[in-house]
Amino acid sequence: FSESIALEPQTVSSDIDPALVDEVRTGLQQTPKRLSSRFFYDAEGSRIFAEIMRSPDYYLTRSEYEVLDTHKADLLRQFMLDNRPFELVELGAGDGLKTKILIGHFEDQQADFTYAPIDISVDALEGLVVDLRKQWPDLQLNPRHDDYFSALELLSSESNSRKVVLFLGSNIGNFAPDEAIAFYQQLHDRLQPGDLVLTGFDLQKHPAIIHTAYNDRQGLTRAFNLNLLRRINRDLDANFDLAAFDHYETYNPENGEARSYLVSQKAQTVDVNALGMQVPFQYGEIIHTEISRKFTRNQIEELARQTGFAMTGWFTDGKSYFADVVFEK
Ligand code: AVI
Repeated sequence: FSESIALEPQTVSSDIDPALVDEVRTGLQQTPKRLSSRFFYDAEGSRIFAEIMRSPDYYLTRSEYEVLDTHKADLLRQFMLDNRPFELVELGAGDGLKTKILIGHFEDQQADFTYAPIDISVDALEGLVVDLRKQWPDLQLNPRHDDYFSALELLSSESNSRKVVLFLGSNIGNFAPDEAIAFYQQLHDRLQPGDLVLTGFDLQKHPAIIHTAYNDRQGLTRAFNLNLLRRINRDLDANFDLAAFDHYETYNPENGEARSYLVSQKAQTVDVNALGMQVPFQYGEIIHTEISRKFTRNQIEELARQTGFAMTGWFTDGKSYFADVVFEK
């Protein structure tokens, strides 16, 4: 496949996300081309993702909801061991729908805890805060608009309460294997002994079920993937023709990776004007946009072991589609 040509570099307006600029500049010059799913979540992307989570083919959200609802009392017992107050720190809180199951139960039990939701989407965070304040006016809330990695800095603050980091929704599946290890290592460095991490892992299952979740009949995943090109058109003054790209998804049951691609439906050149870039595409050329990994119990235990944690809780739904897993430092 042909190389992209960088024309004279231009100064990029300062209200554009510099991380998106870097991603487009480097990702569209690689072979194969790639763009990270991190950039899916502008206002429209977050809206489509909310629809995906409610869609019949995307089983993940329903399964995790069932896990948390069934096991909320056991989870509270683990979080409250030795009766210390605890601090729930949620990375990527989104609309907080699943976390509300836990918060509702913790409030009913008059548990001594605070809740710090962290998200890169201001819209999602604001909606969540308004909602939580209405439902539980006494809940101690410390919301933060940030990405996961900067948010991890929050954890180093001194406090005598137990930290419970929530990383739900199979967000861990969107990391490459080495990124997942680095992520838990960073968490481990910042936590104190006895602190906990609760992660939602999507489990390996019949490949057809996974394949359908990312090729849903309503075309939501397709719209979600293509929206990345719309975002680049808007933010970087590009001219991707959305009708000339298609969504393609694979699931490989040998390594548990679902992968999303955008496929060029013809030979074409796209201008990214804000970067002075012209990006040539051949017919059938792909942009890799997302990995959604599915795990086995052995892999999860190994991940804990490799990063210095002990796996102290394993909770699944009735079909064993999804697991919420407690790691203790
Ligand atoms: C956010 N993340 C866990 C979702 C997933 O399943 O990987 C994003 C998504 N991509 C396509 N559909 C949903």
